[in-house]
Amino acid sequence: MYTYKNTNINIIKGDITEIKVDAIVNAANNTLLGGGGVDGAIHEKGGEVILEQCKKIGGCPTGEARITTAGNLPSKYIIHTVGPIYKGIDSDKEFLYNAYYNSLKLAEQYNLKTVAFPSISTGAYRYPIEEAVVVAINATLEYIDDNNGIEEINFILHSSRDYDVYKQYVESIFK
Ligand code: AR6
Repeated sequence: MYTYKNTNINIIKGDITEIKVDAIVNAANNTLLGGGGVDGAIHEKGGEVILEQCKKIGGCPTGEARITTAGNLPSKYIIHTVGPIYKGIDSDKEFLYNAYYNSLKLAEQYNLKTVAFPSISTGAYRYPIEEAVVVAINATLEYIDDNNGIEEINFILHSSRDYDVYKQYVESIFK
């Protein structure tokens, strides 16, 4: 565990659908109507109630975030955000940064204290994990600089390789 200005940051290898926090973040697409990867797992295990709320929301622009309840999942809420499809251009970074920052902002607006993120955009959207981790941690630390209501931020990495990349980068930041 790392601590930055009273916020605890954890790097965890696991399945985000099994994590019990106030809100887990979903790496969704612009339709919010489900898909594969972490999005597919969240909808499948969380049940229809999530999709019903997503339909009413009616979509989400890249870099923004929307909230629903979490259905059958152990967490209370799902924050659905949309990362960029990686193109290797400057705006990739900005959209990914916004996805993390706006997810935290929405959590705080709902007075949520504990949040868990998957590695947004690094699966189907092909953002290289070594680049994505820098943006994810930068957005998180800048969010904490600007606001102080979130107590715990967890990064849940599904593969050992992604976990190792995160661990190594975060160690280097906090050493
Ligand atoms: N828990 C934690 N992380 C997971 C899980 C899980 N259960 N399952 C996969 N991951 P992706 P994206 C990791 O493709 O790149 C969907 O179809 C996975 O190993 O889920 O943002 C959406 O509908 C990877 O590191 O999301 C969109 O169309 C990371 O989650 C599109 O994919 C993100 O991979 C979004 O693509």
